[in-house]
Amino acid sequence: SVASDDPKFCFEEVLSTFKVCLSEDKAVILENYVSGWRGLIKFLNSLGSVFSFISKDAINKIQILVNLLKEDTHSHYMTVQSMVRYELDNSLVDIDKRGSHPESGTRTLLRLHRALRWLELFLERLRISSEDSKTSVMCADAYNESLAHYHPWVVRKAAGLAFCVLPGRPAFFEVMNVGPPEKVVAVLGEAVPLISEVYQITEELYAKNNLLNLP
Ligand code: 1PZ
Repeated sequence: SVASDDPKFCFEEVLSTFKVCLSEDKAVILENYVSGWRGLIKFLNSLGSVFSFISKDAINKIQILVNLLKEDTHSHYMTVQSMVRYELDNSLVDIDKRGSHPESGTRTLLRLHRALRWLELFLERLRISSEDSKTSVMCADAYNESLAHYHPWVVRKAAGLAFCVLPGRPAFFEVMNVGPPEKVVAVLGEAVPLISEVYQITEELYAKNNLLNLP
């Protein structure tokens, strides 16, 4: 299962999965997108159990996508583009309100996609931060600018509390496990544009199909 993966984490692993996320014709390969998220969850878990309410939700969503990749219809789920097309063409998505397809791939991936924007903003702040910058502040700023718009008050409150116990920048860099701070900054410089491109391509696909507000 997703949760019982090897807990030893290295941030470069995440980088390498996002590197292979886009196909030659710039489609988002679902299996690699899912692998990228598995790595992120591993990272989140290594930060401590305060974050488990967050990783539980992410694990649930990844599991939904993993299951779709295993079903008879899996050939339609090679890329996010083909998934959206297939689910829309076969009326497998609840468009205006929750109905008979509360766990469509398209709606599930949208939640992760919104979180990816938070990640992009957070990692960019981390990249340009100085030694005495606070991870909790960078994290909260990135959250308030992105994912918070989609969360009710109680979730925003819980997230805010969790951010407060994030380790400081030096310890956070340690958990990333890529080497000295200069190396971390270099790896972030590679990761942010990759994540950003995957985000942009998905965003355009969802916008074009009017899917940005799926219930
Ligand atoms: C490094 C510190 C980690 C901070 C992570 C910042 C994100 C905070 C998100 C807190 C929300 C968790 C509770 C779940 C809320 C769900 O209701 C929503 C909407 O799903 P729905 O209810 O509609 O099915 N879920 C989400 O928004 C997806 C959240 C995924 C968060 C993944 C974070 C991954 C962090 C990677 C760490 C590098």
